[in-house]
Amino acid sequence: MQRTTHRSRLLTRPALIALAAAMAVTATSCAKSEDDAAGGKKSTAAADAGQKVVTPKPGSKTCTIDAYGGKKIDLKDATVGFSQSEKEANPFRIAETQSIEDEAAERGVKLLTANAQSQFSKQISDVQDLLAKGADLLVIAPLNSDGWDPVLQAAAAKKVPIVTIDRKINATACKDYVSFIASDFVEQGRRAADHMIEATGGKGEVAILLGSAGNNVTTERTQGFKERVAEKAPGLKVVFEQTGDFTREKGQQVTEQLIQSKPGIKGIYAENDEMGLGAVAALKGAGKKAGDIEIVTVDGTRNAVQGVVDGWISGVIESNPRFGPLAFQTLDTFTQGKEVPQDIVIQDSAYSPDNAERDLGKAY
Ligand code: GZL
Repeated sequence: MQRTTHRSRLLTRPALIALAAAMAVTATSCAKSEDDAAGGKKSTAAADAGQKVVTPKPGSKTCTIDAYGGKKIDLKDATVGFSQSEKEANPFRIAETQSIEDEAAERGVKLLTANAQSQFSKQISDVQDLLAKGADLLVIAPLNSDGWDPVLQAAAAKKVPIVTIDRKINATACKDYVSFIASDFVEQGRRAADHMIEATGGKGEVAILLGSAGNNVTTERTQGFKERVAEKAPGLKVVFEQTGDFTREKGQQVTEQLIQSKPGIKGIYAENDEMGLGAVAALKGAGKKAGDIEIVTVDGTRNAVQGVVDGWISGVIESNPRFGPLAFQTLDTFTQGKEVPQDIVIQDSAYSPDNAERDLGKAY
């Protein structure tokens, strides 16, 4: 897909801080007006609305509408199309969609939504359908990292800017899409390893329930975990890796096989909570007790954090799904003709036996 030459520049640290502050000011003033509107007290929804300060990834370049191509519009007069990837059986997806819908409502922006039910071909046709219905801007939560060319070409032909959230698409920032907003998945893997090392004493055999194939999240969560184990606990050996496709059913099935084939397994790193909860079901079904095998998971869903409270799960690293405020703040700044970072980081928290009971209400 050809576009006129585009300018984007590496943000120096001072510039990054200034840009983040500028977007934070906008966001905070938005939050402030929200406080005022709610009589000085944040509404529950607003308090749960998630991170409002746009944090550029260190080294991120910027993008402007002049560089990208497209027309300045007032977000209030625009129609935003949101493409969700996976069926909303997974609380991560439910919370992610809810965050987008809440922020659109908060800002009075017209929103069209579509859910691909975990089928990539449907996600491609969903986005083309959103364009046909007149979306002026797109927010996409991609299922896969590759195969997006038809959508990129269709959006470019209509000069419809795209912001991607959560998983990365293999395309060019500030050319094929404006900005990519996501957690630091490698860091999530490192933090999961820290919890696993703590829980196992850094010795023994562990297994990885891999996420689905074809996306950067699985790759990066695995990379981070293995790096940190090698660096800090060479006595911890990864002896089993198999995908559970990010689903509870598959996580249970794989864990049932695992405990048959590796009866001495000491820890299970599940790359998302749904698979982790499937693993808990498998251990319960095999007559194991809470704590027999250390389970560390990623997402921060209510059921998984309850599992920490109950002793079945040793630690949960949050993967924050509340992209709404950041996605709309980025669209708002961009459509006003101002600079936005090409790479934006959403902050994640974590749950351990020390804080799970106290912070259970923050889980989604
Ligand atoms: C990560 C996201 C993953 C979640 C899973 O941000 O892409 O996809 O961790 C979901 O729960 O399936």
